[in-house]
Amino acid sequence: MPLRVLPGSLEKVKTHCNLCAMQCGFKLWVEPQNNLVIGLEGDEAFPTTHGLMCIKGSHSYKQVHHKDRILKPLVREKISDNFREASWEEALHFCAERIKTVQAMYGIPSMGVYGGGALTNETVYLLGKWTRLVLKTPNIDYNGRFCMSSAAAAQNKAFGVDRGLPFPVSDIQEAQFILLIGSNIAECLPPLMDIFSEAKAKGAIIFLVDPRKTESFRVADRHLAIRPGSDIAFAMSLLHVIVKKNWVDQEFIRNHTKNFDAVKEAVKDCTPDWAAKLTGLTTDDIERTARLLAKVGRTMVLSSRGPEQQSRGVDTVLSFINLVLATGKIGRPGCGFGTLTGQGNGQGGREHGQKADQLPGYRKIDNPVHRKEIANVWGVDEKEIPGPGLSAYELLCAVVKKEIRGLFVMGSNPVVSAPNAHPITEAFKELDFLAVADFFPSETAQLAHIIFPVTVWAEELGTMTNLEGRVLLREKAVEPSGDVKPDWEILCSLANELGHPQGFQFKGIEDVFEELRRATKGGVADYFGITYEKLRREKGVAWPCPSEEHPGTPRLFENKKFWHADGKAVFHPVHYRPITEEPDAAFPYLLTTGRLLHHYLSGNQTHRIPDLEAHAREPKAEIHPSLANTMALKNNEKICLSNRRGRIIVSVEISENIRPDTIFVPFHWGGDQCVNILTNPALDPVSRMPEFKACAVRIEPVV
Ligand SMILES: Nc1nc2c(c(=O)[nH]1)N[C@H]1C(S)=C(S)[C@@H](COP(=O)(O)OP(=O)(O)OC[C@H]3O[C@@H](n4cnc5c(=O)[nH]c(N)nc54)[C@H](O)[C@@H]3O)O[C@H]1N2
Ligand SMILES: Nc1nc2c(c(=O)[nH]1)N[C@H]1C(S)=C(S)[C@@H](COP(=O)(O)OP(=O)(O)OC[C@H]3O[C@@H](n4cnc5c(=O)[nH]c(N)nc54)[C@H](O)[C@@H]3O)O[C@H]1N2
Ligand code: SF4
Ligand SMILES: [Mo]
Repeated sequence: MPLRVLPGSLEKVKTHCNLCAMQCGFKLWVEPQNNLVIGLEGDEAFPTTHGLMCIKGSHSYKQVHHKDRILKPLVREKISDNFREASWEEALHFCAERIKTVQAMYGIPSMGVYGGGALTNETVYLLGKWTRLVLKTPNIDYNGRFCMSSAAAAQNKAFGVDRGLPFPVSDIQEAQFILLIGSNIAECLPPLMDIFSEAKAKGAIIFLVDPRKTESFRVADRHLAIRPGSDIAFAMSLLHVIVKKNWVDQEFIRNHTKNFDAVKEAVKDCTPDWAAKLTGLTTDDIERTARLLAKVGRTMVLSSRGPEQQSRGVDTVLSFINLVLATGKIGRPGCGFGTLTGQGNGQGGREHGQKADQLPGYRKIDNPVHRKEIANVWGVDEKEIPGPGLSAYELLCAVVKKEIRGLFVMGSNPVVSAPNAHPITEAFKELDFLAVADFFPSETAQLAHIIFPVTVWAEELGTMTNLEGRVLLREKAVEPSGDVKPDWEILCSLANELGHPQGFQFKGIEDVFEELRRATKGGVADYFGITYEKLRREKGVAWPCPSEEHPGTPRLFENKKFWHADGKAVFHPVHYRPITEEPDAAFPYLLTTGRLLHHYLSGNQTHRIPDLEAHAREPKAEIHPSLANTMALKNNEKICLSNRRGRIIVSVEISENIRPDTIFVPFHWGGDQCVNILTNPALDPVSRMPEFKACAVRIEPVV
């Protein structure tokens, strides 16, 4: 942070970062008389992060008054026209008319809605309600389908509840052995590096399981360079060893779980030799990991997108959960399974009804009791609520197939972040109607007929739920710039314009939260006992919180009680299956994708900040020296990576830190640098998660 002279009238507004799920506590430096945010500092009083932050967060305030902000509604008839500025009245009318036309011509379900995990709980809640009651279409899903869906489905199956971390971040410090799988905390959740260091200082042993030896290795003791997509074989062989050596916790299994015998049977042949061939790890590594998991007192298994963004993501996560259940390492501090949520509101974003199969409070849209509960809150007949809709990639495929003819996107940039991006981008150009709500002109917004200019986080209140299930209040620091409006207000105005004002008349965002509280009452993610006043007082409250007197629930499985009706956790047998697209003679290398420290997701928010862009101006393909030698490649040389779905141009970065059979490319760029042109859209059968983490490619010269 550069030193600056602080003017006398500076105010410090306590709030949180707008980017990832750490939701670091910030104090924004504000000049109220000039309505300016001029800097920030960490908030040491915020219990999750104690004033820590990362470089992206420290520059995030530069988004607020950025010259690229969209400050007026922009409309155009056809996408070959230039945008023109419009009044809100005209823009809302234009949008409503186009929606009506699409639905009149092609039917109600031909309108789709695509949300995001950066939106506040209040917006997410209204987006689901608006889609189902005003547009009446079942087709709403969101970018979190590409993020947390496999871990969420697995946790629901095993525990009956899905809260990324079922314990507070601080519990990580109590672990004595941590198996960190496919998670690059150093670049993606940097404050966790301090927490892991604390654990290490107390003697914890940490194993990092990743095809790359990332910066996160700084806190690890051992790197297991796993072959992309083979985590399931690794986990199954660990359980095989634990069963064979009789290291299982019989008492825990008997008293607190169901179905262990089926799992035992499923791993019967999963020997370390078998797994070593599939994973590229040594039998020694496998046996050592199994021993530590079982024999160390407090062990934790933490995963991120590495093992989850696979077409067997749910089974892979289940196979790791089976390990903590079999060894009884769950339900006490310093133990358990957790998944590290990614987006700012990746957790709340999957609880309040913007998922195709879901209603608020983590209710299920095909459960008659749940439907009735929400119909009562909404004051409608249960029959008025549509059934399940299409999942994110399937929704985008329906655009390609011209079954979806109009799309409303709020808080996502799918032409950069969806797998097999090329046909999707082409199909977006053909949509009868595309509306995008964003504050910067993303690649997706540039294909729209209308862009709604929205507030950035510092310009409006709202709640977010962080990676440990702690609901937080993000305070407003300045008045909105230009002619922009908060997302939730746009939805209410559109409801009005579409002739459905009932249920969308709120005095302010707190009023929306009050309805959300009621809607979640009695649900798995119960926010009923949470109020804005309580959030301010308590610095956040972990759900479930069923009454105003309730302190919240930082630890979900205390006393070894799980969320299924009988209080038991459920083992799920899984079966090994290779990745969908194995390398072959034509496409001999494995491509995996992920993130860099200085950029965020599709890059729409970080490419515009010179201090961040200076560190990473283009995507580089991380390639092992042996592969570089075979192909006679040099550092920084441009190459073309191609496969059955397309080709991209990237620069070479030769690195000892990656497996020789694997190439890593970050996905923060669009256009002909968009790695999602290559990624495999094979979906997990349960979560509908695409296989972002493994596909086959070849290297060609740039011609
Ligand atoms: N700087 C930065 N931080 C972010 C984000 C960002 O875009 N930039 N995004 C946020 C969001 S939304 C998310 S979801 C999180 C994601 O956080 P992470 O999941 O930690 O990030 P990724 O880089 O996608 O993947 C993590 C690691 O998985 C490895 N990997 C690849 N394939 C496999 C595999 O098959 N098995 C295993 N075991 N590992 C594999 C990659 O090499 C990578 O190091 O980060 C959040 N934080
Ligand atoms: N190859 C590959 N692809 C991936 C992944 C991967 O690992 N590899 N990871 C996947 C994951 S985990 C994720 S989370 C997705 C994310 O993919 P995207 O959803 O495309 O991610 P963002 O870049 O955050 O897009 C959010 C957009 O909404 C805008 N925005 C931010 N806040 C708000 C708000 O409050 N309101 C409104 N209206 N707009 C807002 C931003 O400016 C931005 O344009 O990408 C997925 N795609
Ligand atoms: S770790 Fe995440 S929440 Fe914290 S400052 Fe960085 S981007 Fe923001
Ligand atoms: Mo994510």
